[in-house]
This record gives sequence, C-alpha cells and structure tokens, in this order.
Amino acid sequence: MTHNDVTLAVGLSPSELDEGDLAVVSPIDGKLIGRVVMQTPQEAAEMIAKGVEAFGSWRDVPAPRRGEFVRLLGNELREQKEALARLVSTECGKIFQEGLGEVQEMIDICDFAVGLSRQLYGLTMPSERPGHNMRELWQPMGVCGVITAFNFPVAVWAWNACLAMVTGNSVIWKPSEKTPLTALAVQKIFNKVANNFPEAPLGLAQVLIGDGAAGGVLVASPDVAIISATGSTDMGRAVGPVVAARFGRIILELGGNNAMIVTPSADLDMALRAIVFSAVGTAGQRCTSLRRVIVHESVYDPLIDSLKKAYASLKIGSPLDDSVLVGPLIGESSFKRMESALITASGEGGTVCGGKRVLAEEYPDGYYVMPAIVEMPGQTDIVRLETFAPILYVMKYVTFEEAVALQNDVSQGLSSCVFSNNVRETEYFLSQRGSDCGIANVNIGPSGAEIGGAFGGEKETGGGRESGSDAWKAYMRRQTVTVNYSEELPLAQGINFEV
Ligand code: UN1
Repeated sequence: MTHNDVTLAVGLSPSELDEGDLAVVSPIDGKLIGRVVMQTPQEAAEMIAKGVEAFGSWRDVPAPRRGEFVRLLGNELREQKEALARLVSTECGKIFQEGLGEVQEMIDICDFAVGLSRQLYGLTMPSERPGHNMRELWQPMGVCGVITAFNFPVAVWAWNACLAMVTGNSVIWKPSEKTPLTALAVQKIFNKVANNFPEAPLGLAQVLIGDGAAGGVLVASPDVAIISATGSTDMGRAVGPVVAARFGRIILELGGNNAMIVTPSADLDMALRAIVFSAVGTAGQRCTSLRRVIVHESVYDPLIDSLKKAYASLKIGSPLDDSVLVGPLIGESSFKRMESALITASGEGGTVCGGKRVLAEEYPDGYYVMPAIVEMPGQTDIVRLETFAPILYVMKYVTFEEAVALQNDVSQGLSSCVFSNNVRETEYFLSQRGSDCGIANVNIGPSGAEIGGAFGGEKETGGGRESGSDAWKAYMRRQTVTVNYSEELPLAQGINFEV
C-alpha cells in the first residue's frame, strides 16, 4: 500500500491534501503525505464561538442520549479500525500492532463513556438544618480544548473528547503539527456519526490545525472552559500559567521519566519482556516509556546480558512490516537529541550499547535507530532528563529503600513499576513511602495502561488525570445545592440573626 492509498482509505481526498501550508511527512521515509490548510488565529476565534454555541444546545441533551452518540462513534471506529491504525502508523511511525492498539483505546474509552453517561453521580449529604436537603450536582462546563502530541495522535483526543462529550461539553482539538492527517480522519468519522444524530449540534467537535499561534488563541480564550494538554513539560510550563491567569480549568499530562525496579526475587524472564516492550515500543516515544531500570546488584549481570541479547535480535524497520518491532523516530531533531544525550551520558560515566542510526541508505530521510542500553554509575543529570527516544539507563542498587529513593529522585512523576515476588517490597513500593508517581505497577512495565484507570502523574508530569476512574469530574463543575422545604429559615452553625 502506498502512503496515498493509506490516506484515501480513511476518506481523505487528494484535493484536500494538496492545498495547504502545513507539509506533513511520514517518518517512515520522510516523504510528503499531504499539505493541509492551517487555520488563522481569526479562524480559531470563530471556531471557539461555534463551540460555545454548540455547547448551548448539547448541554440540554440528556446525558444517556449523549452517551448514545458516543456509542455510535465507537461503532464507527470499530468499522474503520484498521484503516485508521494504518494512517496512525504512517503518520507517526508506530508499528501497526501499536496503531491498532491505539484505535482500540479509542473504542474502549467510547464504551467507558457510554456507561459513564448513566453514572454521573453526585453525593447527597445530611443537612444540619431541619427541613433541608443537601446534594451535589455535576454540570457541564463549556468548550473543552484538547491539545495532543504526535505519539498518541488519536487516542488522547478520544480520552478527552469522549468524557467531555458525555459530560455535556463541546470540543476543539489542536493536534500536533506533525500528525494533522489522523486528526482530520477522526473528524471525518466523527462527522459521519454527527450528521446522522439529530441532537448533535454543528461544532460539537472541531479540529483546529495550526501552529503555536492558533493553539495560543485556544489557551488564552476565556470562552474555552477547559484546556487538556498533553506534551512536553516545556509545553506545560508555557500553557499552564496562561490558563491559570484566567482561572480556567487545566488538565496537564506532561513528561515522564519512568523507572522499573528489579529485585532479587523478580521473575527475570517476565521482567525482561516487560523492559523490552516498555523501552523500545513506539521507539521509546511514549510518555510512559521505560527510561530507567534500577536493578539489584545480585541479578544485574544476568539481566543485563539477556537484555543486550534481546536488543540485538530486535527487528527495526518500516512500522507497516508485520515482523518489525521498532519503527522510526518522528524525525531528525529527535535523532539529534538522542545522539547528544548518548554523548552526554558517556561523558557522565555511562557505557553505551547500541544507539546508532540504521537503515540510512534505504531511508535517507527516515530516522531509524538501534535502541540504546546505557549502564550508568549512578543517577546523573542526563538520566534525570526525559529524552524522547529509545534510551534505557540501567543502574545498580543494594537496598530496596535506596532503589525507591532513586526511582523518586527525578522531577517527573508519571509511571513506575517494581518486579518482585516479595510482598514486603511490593507493598512498600505501593505505600506512602513508595513510588511517588501517578501510576505504580507490580510485575508489569510502566507503559500500556488500560483506559479504566485515571491516567496521569505528579510533579512535572502536571498533575492532571484523564480517561478512567473519576477523571470525568475534571470536565464538569460541581455545584453544592441546599434546598429548604420547611417554612422556617434556620441559619447554619445555629446563628441567631433576627430581622
Ligand atoms: C502517552 O504516551 O501520551 O499507557 C500516552 C500507555 C498508553 C498511553 C500513553 N496507554 O502507554
């Protein structure tokens, strides 16, 4: 299949892909796959106005009916799963299996949101006053702006949009400039469902293609009630204060520097498989990618030996080839950052295995690398930095407390895990003294989270939570209600105030 066939299969016509200013290339071979039109800041403002109008009617549609809409969206995604997954692989370079997994995450969150649409429960609480009732209501907020990164070009939109829509909000999506085609394809799928759903207003979900300026309009607008942004910590540092200054609601999902602790009692075969999947999957470009392995000195040599063997057998190549496990980096600048991190790591005492560029003759404009294992004498500055590439730093530990301290001694706090069959260690890891991350796993790697749990992390990861559990509450405003059904007007706290 050519790149052209892939875009055609999701309904993107050649004419809409050859007229814009934003050139989109496939990381597979650096070839142009489309030129899309970017919206101006003026057009972004018009979209916001349309989103506000859409919210005006959508909030009145009963939540279960909004859920029905999301159910139909999930059905349409099931129909188009393979075609969309192929475009995901072509546009962001993840292998087809992971592309399928990503679309499956969209389907899963649709199902979750459908159930949720009948469970937007508020509490009731006893009033201290006679003849009074107290309860909480959850109300829709308005327009939800969703900013997504290249590495999960469709699933992260779905986590946000499905919750935002069942909770009664409208959505404006600013995808990464590197992956606008998948966003346009999802918008087509969305429109197909919306056009057949009488209560879905025009502008219920929109895509804003643009650079930082267009995204900036979204972030700064007081008419955008919620900003949910996924990307680097630097991006969060820029976006966060702007939203905070206007007292908007913000959900941030930023950098990770995820670790695994491998203890003496660990099942080393399981640990090995988990390490390889989490460290080289998506070519190390997940926010949940494994970046640090902290290994007990007694199992260090056997584990590192088998890890190096496993790395040597990895097939690297086109993400659309079924036998390939490692696709390309998103582009040259990622490769440069990886190269420079490895040079720094050597300078800080690390021993680097792998990390070289490969397949450069076959793909002069595609950036394929051998994933790198770097044995470090300790947790130096470069180890504390998130480099969005397949670099795995390995370090030794002696006591478990020391391992947990190392794991926590970074500025990011997304995902973490321990491989151990010792309940004292695993429960310590999950205790208040243990992992300080938003995600803490036992005998599972740090990546590949299910949508049913709340997803996100602490510290420089931004503190936001998306997808499962009660993350929906971030898309609604809580209203505390007290109703007096008596004929008296007693005051709370027993205050006497006679007029
Ligand atoms: C991301 O990289 O931004 O847990 C999201 C995972 C995926 C999501 C990653 N479910 O690895």
